[in-house]
Amino acid sequence: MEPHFSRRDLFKLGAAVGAFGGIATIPGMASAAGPIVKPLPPELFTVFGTNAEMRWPAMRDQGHLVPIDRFFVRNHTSTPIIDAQTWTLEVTGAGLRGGPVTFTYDQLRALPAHTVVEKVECAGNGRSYFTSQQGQPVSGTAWHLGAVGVARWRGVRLSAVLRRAGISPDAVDVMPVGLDPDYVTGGVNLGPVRRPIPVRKALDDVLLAYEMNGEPLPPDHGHPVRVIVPGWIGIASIKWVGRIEVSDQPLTSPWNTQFYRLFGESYPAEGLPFDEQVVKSAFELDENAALPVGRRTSLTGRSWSAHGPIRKVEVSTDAGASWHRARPLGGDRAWQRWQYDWRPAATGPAELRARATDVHGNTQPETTVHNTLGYLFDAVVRHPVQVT
Ligand SMILES: Nc1nc2c(c(=O)[nH]1)N[C@H]1C(S)=C(S)[C@@H](COP(=O)(O)O)O[C@H]1N2
Ligand SMILES: [Mo]
Repeated sequence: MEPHFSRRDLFKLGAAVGAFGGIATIPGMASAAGPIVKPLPPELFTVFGTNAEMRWPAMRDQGHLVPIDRFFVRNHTSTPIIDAQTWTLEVTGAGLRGGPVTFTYDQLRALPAHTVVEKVECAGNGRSYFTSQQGQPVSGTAWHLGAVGVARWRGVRLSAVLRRAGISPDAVDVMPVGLDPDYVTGGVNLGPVRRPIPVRKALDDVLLAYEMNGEPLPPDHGHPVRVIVPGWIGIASIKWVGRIEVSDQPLTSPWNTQFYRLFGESYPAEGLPFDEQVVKSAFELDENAALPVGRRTSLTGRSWSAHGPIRKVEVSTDAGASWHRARPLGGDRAWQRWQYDWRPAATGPAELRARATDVHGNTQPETTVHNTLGYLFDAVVRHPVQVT
């Protein structure tokens, strides 16, 4: 389902044909140099085709936010380079009282600004553990736990834009549409990346962001403007938004009919749709990291839930036999940082686990019910280390 070539192969391909997979020719847009524009040094990222996962050890000395230089990138095709000054946002559809309304970048920036600290997390984050921990086949990018990031986003509320565009009381769904190249898979052109949001959510806490961590939104994260949908799977947060369809009928796209549904033996044949993320935890440590025997090691990590702040984090250093409370290091509803000091007594392989519970009692199970596309892996992850 996703391309299985390396970034190097893509560069070769780019050099050979001079452009990447049908970059759209819209005004003010030039070809990107590769599927991802920013540098992807191996100490910060693991690259999977057009996607790059953050390596968790890269967060060990960082504060609450993930810096842009290590924030994961999930591209269905490639990062377009869009000029903010010629870019426009068109709001259109039968869910408006009048005709289409167009906003320029400067008009958006003149509206009241709103800032939030929110995470973006791919629905498939942790997918590889379905196979490595549960022995189950899944398709899609084999993410570990690094397809998540927290940033400070500044922009305008989608509700303010929709009201200015004259949203009608009959509006049902709102669908942001990306300006990146059409997504072609299995020989079928599925069109631009897009996914509907019900009006109730769209008018609640959705943001049209033009800044990330105090900087203009970088190309890979949606320059000049992206959607941020708090608590929802990453695909809802459409990057490089150029059009928003407001409909008086329910809308669908391949991203809520074909993908981002739970399929498999435990689910209905038509698949179970879902929008929200789950609870997860990660150590800020390499898998198979070497830890010194008899010396105190400070194990650090982060836990997060789509539904609210984390209430407690427990750590096991003996493969789940005993659990100990981790010390909270601060956090908010985006995620919680924590620490646990461990003095390994014996050399050899050991297995760390972390398990979080949010304020509503949502916690991480031993196993996640299998779904064929490998979404929403929330089980406790087994983190191997070597005590030397
Ligand atoms: N236009 C567009 N928006 C998109 C995507 C995309 O490929 N094209 N990928 C989505 C997915 S699947 C995720 S997980 C997030 C990733 O956001 P990031 O690359 O800024 O981390 O963007 C979403 N928005
Ligand atoms: Mo995603």
